[in-house]
Amino acid sequence: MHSHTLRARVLVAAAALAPLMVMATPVPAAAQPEIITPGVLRLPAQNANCPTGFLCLYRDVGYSGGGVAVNSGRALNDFRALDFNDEMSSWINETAARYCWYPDINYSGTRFAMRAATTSEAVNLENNDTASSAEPC
Ligand SMILES: [Ca+2]
Repeated sequence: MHSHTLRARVLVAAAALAPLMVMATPVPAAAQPEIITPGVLRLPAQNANCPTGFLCLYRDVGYSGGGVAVNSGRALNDFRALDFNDEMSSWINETAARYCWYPDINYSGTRFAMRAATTSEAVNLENNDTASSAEPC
C-alpha cells in the first residue's frame, strides 16, 4: 500500500514536470546569413538554405560549406572581394531570372547558365572551383 502510494506520487510529479521539460528544450536556431553589402549575403557553413529571391553559390558540392547569396537582379563582378574566388562547387537559383557564372572576373571567359528556379548539386569537374563572377544574363 505504501509503495503503491509512493509510485503514484512519483508519476504525478513526473507528469507535472513534463510540460516544463518540453518548454526547456532548446530549439535549434536556423543558421542566419550575414549581410556583406545590401543584397549580398554570406551563407553560413552549416544549414545554409537559399532564401527566396536569391542566387546562392556554395563552396562545396551538395549546397554545403557555406558561400555567397546575391539578391535577384544584382551582379557580382569579382568574387575575390567576397573571399569566394575559385571556390564554387554547387549553386541554387531561387530567383525568377537566368544568371550566368564566369571563370574570370568582370564576366570574362566562357559563361555557364544558371536558369531560373534550377539547381546544380555539383558543377562539372573541369569547372569546379573556377567561378570568379556572376550576373543576370
Ligand atoms: Ca576563376
